[in-house]
Amino acid sequence: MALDTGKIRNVAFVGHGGVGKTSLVEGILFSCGATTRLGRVDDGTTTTDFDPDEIKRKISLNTAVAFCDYQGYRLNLIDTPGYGDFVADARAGLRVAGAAVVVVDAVAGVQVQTEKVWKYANEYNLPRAIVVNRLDRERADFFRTLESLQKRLKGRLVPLQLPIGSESGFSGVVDLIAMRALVWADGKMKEAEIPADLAESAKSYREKVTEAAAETDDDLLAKYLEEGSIGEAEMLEALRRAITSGGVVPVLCASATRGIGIAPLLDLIVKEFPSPVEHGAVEGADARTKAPTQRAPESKAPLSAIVFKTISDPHVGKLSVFRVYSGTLRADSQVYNASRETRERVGHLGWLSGKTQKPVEALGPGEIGVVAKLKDTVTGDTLCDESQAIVLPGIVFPEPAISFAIQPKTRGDEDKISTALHRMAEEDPTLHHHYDPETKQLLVSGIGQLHVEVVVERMKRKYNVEVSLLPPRIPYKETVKGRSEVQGKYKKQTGGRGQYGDTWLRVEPLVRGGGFEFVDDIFGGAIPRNFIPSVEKGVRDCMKRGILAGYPVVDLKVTLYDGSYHDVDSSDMAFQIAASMGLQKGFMEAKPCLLEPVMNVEITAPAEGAGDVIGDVNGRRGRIVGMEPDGDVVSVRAQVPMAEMLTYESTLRSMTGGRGGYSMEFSHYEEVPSQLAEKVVAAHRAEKEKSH
Ligand SMILES: Nc1nc2c(ncn2[C@@H]2O[C@H](COP(=O)(O)OP(=O)(O)OP(=O)(O)O)[C@@H](O)[C@H]2O)c(=O)[nH]1
Ligand SMILES: [Mg+2]
Repeated sequence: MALDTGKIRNVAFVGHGGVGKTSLVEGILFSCGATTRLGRVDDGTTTTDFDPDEIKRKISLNTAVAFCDYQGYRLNLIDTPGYGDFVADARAGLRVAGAAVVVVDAVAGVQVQTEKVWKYANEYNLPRAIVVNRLDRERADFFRTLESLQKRLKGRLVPLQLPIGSESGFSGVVDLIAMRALVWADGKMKEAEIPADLAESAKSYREKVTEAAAETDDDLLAKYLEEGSIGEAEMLEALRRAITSGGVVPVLCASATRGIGIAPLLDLIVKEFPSPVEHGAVEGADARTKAPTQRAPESKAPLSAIVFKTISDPHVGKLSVFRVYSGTLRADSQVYNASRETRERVGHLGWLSGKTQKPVEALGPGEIGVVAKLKDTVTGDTLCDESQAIVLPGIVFPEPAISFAIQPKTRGDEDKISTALHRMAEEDPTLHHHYDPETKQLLVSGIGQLHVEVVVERMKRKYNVEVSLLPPRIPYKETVKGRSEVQGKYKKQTGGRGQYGDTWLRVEPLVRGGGFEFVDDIFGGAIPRNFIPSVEKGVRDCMKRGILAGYPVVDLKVTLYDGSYHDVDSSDMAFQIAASMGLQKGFMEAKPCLLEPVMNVEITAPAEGAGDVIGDVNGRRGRIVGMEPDGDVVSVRAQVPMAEMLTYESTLRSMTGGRGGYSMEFSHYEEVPSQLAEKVVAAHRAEKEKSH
């Protein structure tokens, strides 16, 4: 028997790194009796941080699922990573969730990744609640955090609780709905009167809740304005509708590790968050006609499900974690993968809690489950009934931002490496790899340095192959600053027929981003028309290979203005070679230079560390573009060459005691200062000599 769809809640826990998402999920599992011991991130004993790399680093690297039952409801808790390199996996969790719990730290407030996950949640139109966590920490401040939330996150944010006590004295919350205090002592929650010193502010915050509820409904608002109040039942009904639709975002208080705030969060999840039934039909495309179509969340409807996570284990094999949207998936059956157009055999099915599976016979709408050994299915694929095939929208993952060349530590391990990378890429859609025939290097690309380092460790632990990382290749480009006019001539006499091509080329720079322009300025048939494309091809091929240091040439104008030919010996090949020789010479005579990618970087750091951060950015040839203090933290915007940002992650971490964060994206190309350019050129020469 599948579960009652109306009593399922799929909730994703999202937020900046280290704010307590995993601890909160752990607290919920324990308080619902799904676990018998309260695990701790610092001891490596939580349900959802089960991967050895997560345990070692004490951070979440993957989206993980756990379930528990609370008052007859099934809660699927989706714990997502918050650190920059891994936060993209939160998208996978949000994709299948019916609502999000956005966790923020009561000391740091809104941070870089908070804003990112907020945007992700917007993309999926998810109702959400905010939990201000770690209120027991030194310098924690609920009201300052609330202010930072209201300033930086778009939405109608309404506190439903106020904290009782502060920092280590944080002991409970005022429930602004019931207007009662909830106090925790020795791990148990007790109801109590609102403490006298909070009575006034409780009243005024309660008023704000009523206002927010009234504002969601014109009739209710009119009544509220006229009579100055609305009935409790009406108010609650309006509030629930507003929360379910995302119009109001409730803000709650918690200390995950002390268990404070967990019971009211559970109540909110089952009472105010929508069930998959309320979420309504899912939209997709008919697999044959591509026309938009829908599937209702009913167990008798045709099956549709989406795989949002793939776990690959060398021993167990591949596990696909999916959410059912419509119909029922049964063990020992066959499904159709509409995204790959293949059939898959389904063996055992299970509910998933961390790494543990609990076998089930069937999974209905809204349920989250796991199946082993699907052969072709990858993350984002739709599984469905073949007779009524549908493709649901997939999951968009960001492109990698950084590449490293990797080398086996033991000769002959190349095959093992590529198998390992292939398996790991199945689990991790942000990990790319490819072989670069030009440099004869295997390149591994990821979101950031930490990401790639974790990949290397995993390769060793899971696939028993050791590699070393070579300095990441920066995608430099080459161009010129000056002009030149040169002859490119190729003449060869071999036995019978010879080779002859002769070109005169003018080489000039274009504006940055100008690409390439080829001008044919031949008059009077100095070169026959049919060889002009050969000249252009010779120039283009040479630009692709690079001249100065093996990087592609850009922003260049090449004019072919003269030349000569031979009736018998001239050929397509001869003109290609002549043009290539000409360009190499002309390029070197036109003040060649290297261009490097410059990144837009946004850094947040504790205010007292701002000076260090700025000094460090300057030391990295960076330019500060803006700086905004925001309470205790400051956000710094800067432009910094990519080459200087490769080791930034660890520096920032040690500079800010782990409290800083940053994100970056490509901005534009700029000339590399000549001293540094010389080093790049020398490195290229050395590499070339080695490979010859
Ligand atoms: N004092 C205090 N510490 C907490 C609380 N919640 C979590 N922590 C600690 O904060 C650290 C990070 O907690 P996690 O639960 O791993 O945070 P997370 O949001 O899951 O982190 P990532 O998954 O890596 O983004 C751990 O050392 C926790 O013990 C809290 O309420 N109070
Ligand atoms: Mg975590």
